[in-house]
Amino acid sequence: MLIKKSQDILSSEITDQAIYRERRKFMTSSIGLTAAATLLPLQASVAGYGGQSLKFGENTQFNTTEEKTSFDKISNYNNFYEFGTDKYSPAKNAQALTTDPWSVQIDGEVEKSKILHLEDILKQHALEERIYRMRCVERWSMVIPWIGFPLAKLIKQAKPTSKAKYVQFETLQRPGEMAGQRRGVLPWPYIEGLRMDEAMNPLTLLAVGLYGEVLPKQNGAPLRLVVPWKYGFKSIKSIVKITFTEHEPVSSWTKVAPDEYGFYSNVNPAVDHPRWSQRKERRIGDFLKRKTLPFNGYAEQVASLYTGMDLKKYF
Ligand SMILES: Nc1nc2c(c(=O)[nH]1)N[C@H]1C(S)=C(S)[C@@H](COP(=O)(O)O)O[C@H]1N2
Ligand SMILES: [Mo]
Repeated sequence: MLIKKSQDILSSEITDQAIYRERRKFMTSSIGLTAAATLLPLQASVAGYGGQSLKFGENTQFNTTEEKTSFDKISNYNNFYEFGTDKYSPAKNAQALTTDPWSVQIDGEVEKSKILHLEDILKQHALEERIYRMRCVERWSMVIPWIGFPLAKLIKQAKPTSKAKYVQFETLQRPGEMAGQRRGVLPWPYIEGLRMDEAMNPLTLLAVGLYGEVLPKQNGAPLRLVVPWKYGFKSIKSIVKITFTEHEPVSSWTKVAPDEYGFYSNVNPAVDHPRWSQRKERRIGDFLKRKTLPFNGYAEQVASLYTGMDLKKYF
């Protein structure tokens, strides 16, 4: 994510280590070098990362069969501004976050406001694995095996009133543990939102893990949103509050740059970001770019949510 006016936020496109490593790999293989010494070490994707493992079921209905991004890359190349604005700081700084105990406040247009403890949420919802493509507005993408449950299940339990048209999400605000919140790079707490039908779509997940284990803190522990057809910034991390609203929520990114980050934020290769094209993306781990697909490849499941809407206007 880039902000126009801020000088301390650098483009990941220029000096990205992961790309550098892959380029080295590409170059050495394409010119036929076999000497191991010329290759930079590439960490392998292995199971069992030392995290707490989770019990989960299969639901292959929505899984992509594309190659998964390694755990190493998923957990070391992050956007989480509460822990720094570059891609490598969250893996380090997020370790300061206390994720237990954790609770989520449910309020706004609901029959009854309440506070849910994470243990209770986990007891009530069976977990499943969902292997999703994820794409950042900065034109990189990953394939991530999330563990979670459909947001729709929690919404049904929350019993929203007939006035509830949108769902607003809020991240924890705890500057003592979140080093990035001591700087005003974004309006804190981080806010995001979905329209009710987007929130109820079976693709929309609340994730508590990845690769079979509890979420690494840098990936939004202990509970984060996953909306695979939208740009990554919609998938808000470390959620502490879910508010049902009558009016469209204003996200933190929209507050900072309304012309760059609209409410819908659907992955749309036909709508350029004001400062760069969205036609292509780089899958982390690949050297060559690939074409970006409308709705990030999930058009079949979600295009109907936007029938009749001009997606250039409602970007
Ligand atoms: N609270 C919070 N959530 C956030 C962000 C953030 O800075 N703060 N960054 C977003 C952006 S821009 C992206 S691309 C994804 C990255 O998720 P990942 O690091 O798990 O891949 O998280 C999103 N959720
Ligand atoms: Mo992003």
